[in-house]
Amino acid sequence: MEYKNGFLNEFLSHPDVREVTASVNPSLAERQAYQPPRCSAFMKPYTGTRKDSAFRFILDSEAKRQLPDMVKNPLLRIDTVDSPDRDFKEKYHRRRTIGIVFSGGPAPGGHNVIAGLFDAAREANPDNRVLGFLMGPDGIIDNQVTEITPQRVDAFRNLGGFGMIKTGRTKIDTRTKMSLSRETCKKLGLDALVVVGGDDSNTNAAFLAQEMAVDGIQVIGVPKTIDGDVQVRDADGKVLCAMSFGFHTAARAFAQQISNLCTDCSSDMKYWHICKVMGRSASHLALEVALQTHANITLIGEDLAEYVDKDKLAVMKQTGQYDFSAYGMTLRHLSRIICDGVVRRAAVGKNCGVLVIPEGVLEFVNEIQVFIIKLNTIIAEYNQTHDQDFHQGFPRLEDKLDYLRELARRLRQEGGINIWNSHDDELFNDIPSFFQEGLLTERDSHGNFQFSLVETDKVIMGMVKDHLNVLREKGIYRLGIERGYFTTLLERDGLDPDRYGPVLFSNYNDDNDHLLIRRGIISKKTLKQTVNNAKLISGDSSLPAAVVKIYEKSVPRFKTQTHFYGYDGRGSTPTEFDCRYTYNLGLTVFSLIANGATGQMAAIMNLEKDFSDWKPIGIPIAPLMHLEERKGKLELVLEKCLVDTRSPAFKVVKFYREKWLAAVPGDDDYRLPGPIHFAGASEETRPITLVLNNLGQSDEAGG
Ligand code: FBP
Repeated sequence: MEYKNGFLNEFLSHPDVREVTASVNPSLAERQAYQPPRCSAFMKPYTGTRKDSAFRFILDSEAKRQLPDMVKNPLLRIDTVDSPDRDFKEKYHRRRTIGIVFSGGPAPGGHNVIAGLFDAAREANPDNRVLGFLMGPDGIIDNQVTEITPQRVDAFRNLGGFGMIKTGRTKIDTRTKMSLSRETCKKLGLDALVVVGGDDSNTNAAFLAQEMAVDGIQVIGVPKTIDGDVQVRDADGKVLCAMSFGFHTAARAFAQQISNLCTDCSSDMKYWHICKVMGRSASHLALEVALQTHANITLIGEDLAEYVDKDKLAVMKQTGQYDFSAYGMTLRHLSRIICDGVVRRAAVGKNCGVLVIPEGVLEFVNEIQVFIIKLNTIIAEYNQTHDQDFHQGFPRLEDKLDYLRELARRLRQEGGINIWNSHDDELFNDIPSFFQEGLLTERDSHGNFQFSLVETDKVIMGMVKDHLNVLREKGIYRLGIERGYFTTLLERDGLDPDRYGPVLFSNYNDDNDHLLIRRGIISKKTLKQTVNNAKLISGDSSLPAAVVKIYEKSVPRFKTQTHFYGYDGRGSTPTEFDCRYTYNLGLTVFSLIANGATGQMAAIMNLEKDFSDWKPIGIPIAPLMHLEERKGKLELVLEKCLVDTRSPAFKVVKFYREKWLAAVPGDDDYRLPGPIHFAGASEETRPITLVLNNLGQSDEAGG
């Protein structure tokens, strides 16, 4: 339809057209207007902090040396102050300027941290200012800042992403960057700086706190990352922070999409959907997705790392010869595990399914782990001894491979311990070039291997496809034929199913619903021989059409669709859990600042319990730090928390593995988590992982 200009203008100004084409829609408006509830500690105008020495930390000697003013920080409880004295009130109401920065990947809920901080700051003193550093830590280094206004805050309340001030991955890790950051904070007259980030960013927060302690500038961290790997316990294992914010939303967003695939797959029974989900190293997101969707197979990296090959162990015992390859999963074995599930489902007529692969799974696979560590060290060593970065020096894959080859040769000549020997070089040259490229990809600014850039699924599924071809050739990978279907087809052609059945199928006389073609029948030729040998047809006559059709149907094709769930979930609008969690984190941040704390991470204790039990706290960051290898050097960092294979949540997933694989006739056991409602009675109150871990722990304690 063509509109004359005049008509189009008139049409566009129609109120209904304007309403449906406006960027603010009713659902957005509802979100922006939503006021998350406050923890009971924040129900009155004043909050104070109190040391709680019931929690213990084991201090690292390096932390004592590098962070002398932060390392003795205690755990702080935040409570309402009912009758504050004048002095307290004065300090609380003092006019403040607070800077806030997002660091690392976006995580749903970040805007509510700003909203909570902003609301609390303005309630304490309407002249308080909150400044947002733009584009992450670069904004601090380069003094790029914006004033956070009430209008800006209102526009972003309860919304996802970090769009209000953006984010970046720069690490403040050199003397120059540290001095520039300090200068910016001093120039802006900051009383406090808030760093919203993951393990590395909170590590940074502790160093900034130490650096700026002499200037009286406080630094507070906030636990952010969809990966869920910022979780904190004290030295006795008591949970202080059960989960970083953003995890629940990302997991729910992934789960909704993946459960839609489960629905699709159980409808047309045609594809295996291969779903890679974000999470860098840790498999927390994959674990939660498994609990949310009951996908047929979910790999958990941490579980694979604990794999022990029992057959190899037995040989070791017999021969007395140590075989290190008995411990830990190999790529080959991992592909076999997937094939086993595929073959078993096919046998009951389900040549389809949903497989969830955590993006960092390869880090837990023996040979890949070794490559990653070796290449990390080689790249870090190169960068330390040359003026240019490894990736600038060797931009093309061939250049990088040449460098490695040359390195192997040089190190062999020099003798001694070789980080890269000819064997490594040969093995490395054996893997597909897209994977070589992935392994050699540039590390991020924190020295982390960038798993999201590696086609993990392609590597694994390539091996799975190859092995399934072998199994098909051997007659092991077969599609089970429904007994009723077989009977109908043969009878329609005037053939006796009971004469053909035992000849064609290995399990015809069992009680199975699904019939499996005999292993020896691997082609139409062998089919004809078998039928001939059983004297069902004479030598020169052709095979009955129904028999051919049954055979053809029994030969499965392995068809896959691959999906990556990462950036989409990271940008999702937050769940109600994340909305209230982050808003209260913002309130906690202000309380810590108003009470003079620094080097603390704002957190909410009891997230795993009912909202009425949530307790705001300050967790001292420096006492949690320890030495770890980063970019080839030992560095003081916060430890990433991986999936604990002894945790109740993992045990539940392991227990239900067989049920969710559903390699039995009948319906699959899929669970429909549904969309993120954000409010209402059916909205989930917290991640299932937290529910289970909490219930499991109290059960263990009780029992
Ligand atoms: P953070 O740890 O910074 O929160 O980021 C997590 C993450 O989303 C990972 O899950 C993923 O591997 C990575 O970021 C992707 O990084 P990038 O945004 O640089 O592609």
